[in-house]
Order: sequence, then structure tokens, then C-alpha cells
Amino acid sequence: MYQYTQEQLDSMKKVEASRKERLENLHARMTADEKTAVLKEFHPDYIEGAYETLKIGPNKGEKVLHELADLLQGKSRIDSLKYDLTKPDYDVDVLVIGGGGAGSSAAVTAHANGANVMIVTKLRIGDANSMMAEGGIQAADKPNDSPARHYLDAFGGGHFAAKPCLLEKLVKEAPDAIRWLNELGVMFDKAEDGTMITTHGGGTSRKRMHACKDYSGAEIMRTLRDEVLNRGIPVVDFTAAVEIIKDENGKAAGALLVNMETGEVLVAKAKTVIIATGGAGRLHYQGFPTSNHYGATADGLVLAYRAGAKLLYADTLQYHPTGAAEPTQIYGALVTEKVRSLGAQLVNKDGKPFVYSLETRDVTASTIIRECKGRGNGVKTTDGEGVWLDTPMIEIIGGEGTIEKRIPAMMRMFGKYGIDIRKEPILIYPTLHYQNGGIDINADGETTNVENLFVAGEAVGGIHGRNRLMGNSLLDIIVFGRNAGKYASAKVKEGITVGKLTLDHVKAFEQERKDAGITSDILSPKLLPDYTRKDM
Ligand code: MEZ
Repeated sequence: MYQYTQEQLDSMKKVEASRKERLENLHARMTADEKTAVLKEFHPDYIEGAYETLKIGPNKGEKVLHELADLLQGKSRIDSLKYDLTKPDYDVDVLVIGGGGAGSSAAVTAHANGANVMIVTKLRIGDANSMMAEGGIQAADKPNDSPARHYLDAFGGGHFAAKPCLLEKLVKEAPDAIRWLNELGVMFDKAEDGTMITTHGGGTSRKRMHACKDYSGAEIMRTLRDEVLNRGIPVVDFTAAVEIIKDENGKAAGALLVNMETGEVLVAKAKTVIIATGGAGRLHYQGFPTSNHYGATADGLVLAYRAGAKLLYADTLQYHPTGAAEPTQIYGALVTEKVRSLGAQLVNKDGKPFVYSLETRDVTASTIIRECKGRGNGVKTTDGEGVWLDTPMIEIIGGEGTIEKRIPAMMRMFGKYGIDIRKEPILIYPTLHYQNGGIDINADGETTNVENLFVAGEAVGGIHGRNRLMGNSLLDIIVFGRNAGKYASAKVKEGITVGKLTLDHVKAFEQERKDAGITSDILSPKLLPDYTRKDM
């Protein structure tokens, strides 16, 4: 059971005391200038010392965080592996690397299109960030909304940096993505007349967040996994891709695989390859805790980079404003934005609101960091500090029972530690949540410079620009998963002849490392986070 400190209890009283006033007067929204100012001063993306310039590879000369640079410029594992590229263990049309929502959507679509498809995943199908998404999935499918509005919200929220062709696809195909999931069996929250219940997220001008309580990702992933298994799509689990194999013509043609349990090395030959390996929260950039799945170690970016694919906006990360700050056992775990959509407010140690609760994520996170680090208005916690998220307001606004009905996962997560979020506010602090940048693709999901290499999901860069809105990630894994599956299988149908398999590009990359004077022996892709105590 969690025991509050006296300081926390005193502060909590101030939160309770200011509730009436806050219910009557919502905090004002910020102006564009105010947002720019707080981002520059407090958003972790602006900390110059956290970055370094890449010395080699397709993005040479560009800045990325140190942790990512170590891996992008890391050493391949192939020197220590025995393999024979002339004797593939698997030979398929479409090889999907990654068993999350994007990989599963891609595989289902390619399979429906007649392709011989296989999923390879370093953990198990469904062990992914998709499974952990909570608050919902956006789609403009209500009469008062439109894909154009959705586009404007996401484009502005992403600082006008999204690749227009990708964002256009995202918003236009969103309603069909919801229809597809609904038909597959996803149990969306619906009103008695069958219409979908939708809410706001940060930066949305219409209520377009479709949800399955606060288990949205788990419910979507459950359905997709069933569909993969029911179709009999082969899933090779506990097997990591450690390099993209190319053919002699420089086109992607498979992957070198390593069984995570036995160390067995396997060669998968394929006509097209789809990278759907997800994000990077487990790199704990800048020392942040993370809401991410255990497997989120930026593997796809490394695989693609070494194969010659360009990255886009690899320097920008999303810190979700509300990670659990207490109790320490769940430090960094996601407290869904839906909590704020339902009326919970952010308040400081004096019970004072400091931001409108549904500003976009990067802005909201920055104001929380400012409140703690810049203004000394944070509440001390076991691992640092945090501010209050006043959850009892949800029941006051929405009526008794709203929390249990709409966000039962949150109630249970805190309930385990004796915290009743219906009665007590919770302490939160930003947590590393999403990789805004990733591999550069065209509208067909193919990398811009390695033929037959496709990407879907969080490993893609540019869909959202330099900041993503809530619910647009569950959406992008479906839209761009299906998209990659569609075009990768269509290309196979058009006819692809795979030439002699080679890993010469990996050897050339090693030479580039040497020529640039990089001597580090950090192996990449990382595959699993390292939580071994350094003092042992
Ligand atoms: O899109 C997300 O990241 C999401 C839905 C997260 C959340 O707050 O629930």
C-alpha cells in the first residue's frame, strides 16, 4: 500500500480546497507565442547537450540523441554469427518484422491479398506498444467532423512538419480503419443506439477519439492477433531480425534472424520486407522513465539505417505529460490522456492549475516540467517530483461511476496500491512515450531509398511531424500497417525476382565506421533493454 508523505498530504488538501473554484473557471488556453516559449525552455527536445551529430550513414551530419547515435553507429552482430545466405530457412513473399498492431495489420492485409506472408517477432505476437495504448484511436467519422479538420488539428499539433502525403492518408483512411476494426470484432464503446462514443484528446477540435474503455490498444491487439492466428499466418516468435538482407541489386530481400532463446541463426528470404518494430522508449532517452513495452529499443531504425534507408525527424521524441510519478513501482507508467478528456485537471503543489488540460502533448509536458524545475511548484516524490492530476473531478463532472465505466484500467492500476482515484488525485510527471521520428517512407509505405523495404507503425517518421496527437498512433498502425501490407503484396504480384542474397552493405557500413574513427563496440540492434545493475 502506498503511504503518502506528510508534504504530499498537505498539498493534497490544497488540491481539494481549490476544486470548486477550478470547476467554475477553466484555465485559459495558451497563445502560440506562449507555447513556443515554454517548448524552447523546457521541452527535452531542446536540450542541446543531449544530442550529437551522426558521423556515418544516410543521415550523416544530422543530430540525434546520444542513445540513438550509439545504436545507429553501432556494431553489427554478424561477425559472431554463422550463416549461409545460399540456404534460406524461410522463403516467403512478404516478411513482416514485428508482431504489434502495425505488423499484424500488414500481415493480415498482405495475406488477404494472396501473398505468402510470415511474421517474425523477437518476443511474442502482441508484445508491443500497441497492446499498451489506452485512451483511444482518432477518426473523423461523425457528422460534425471531417478528415480535413482532422488534418488541420494534426498538422498544427505537429508544428506543420508532417509529410503531407502521409498525414493525408492517415486522416482520409481513418474512418475505414475504424470500420475494419469494428468488423473484425473490436468492442468499441458504443451508445445504446449503436453509435460510437467519442471524446476529445489534446489538440482536437472535434470529439473523434474512439475507445474501448482505457484498454483500447489491448482490445485492438487482441482482435488483430486473433485474425493473424485464424488466418494461419506463420508467426516465428522469440526470433529477432538482426540485419536486413539485400540482394545483389541492392534491394531488400529478407532478414538475418537470431532465436532469442537458443541463439540459432536463420536466414529468411523474401520478395518484400516490412519493418514494423515499433518505438524506442526502453532506450530511456535523457534518463526518462517510459510508458513503453519492454521490447521498444529502436531496432527497426537500426536495421533500416544500416541497409541504407534515410530517417526523418529522428531527433524528436514525445514525452507523455502524464506518467505515474507515484508509487515508485509504476513510475513512468501511462496515465491515459483520456483522464483529462473526462475532466481531470493538472494542478501544482498549491492546488493551482497552471495549464489548460488538453493543450497538445509537447506543450502540456513542458508546462509540467516548468512547474517542477522552473518554478519550484512540484510535489516531491520517491523518484523526483510531480504535479497532481485531479481525478475526482471526473466523477464530479460526469457523475458517480464514470471512472469505473470509462477508465477502469486506471482505477485498477492505482487501486493495487490502495489509491482510489475516484477520491484522491494522483501524482504524475512526463514519461517517454513515443518516437515522433523514424524511417522515411513514401505514400505506399516503401522507404524512399531502399527498394522493396516497407515500414509501418511507430518506426515510420514524418506521419505526425514533430509532435503527435493522442489517438493518432493507434490509427497510424492500422492505416500504415494495412497500407504497407497492400503495397508490399501488390509489388510481389507485379513480379519480383530476388537476386543473390548478400550482407555486403553491412560490411561496407563497418568500413564506414572504421573510416570515421568509430571504435565503440556497442552492438546493435539492441533487442532488449539492459537493466542489470552497473555496480554488480
Ligand atoms: O495515442 C496515444 O499515445 C494514447 C492514446 C495515449 C493515451 O494517453 O491513452
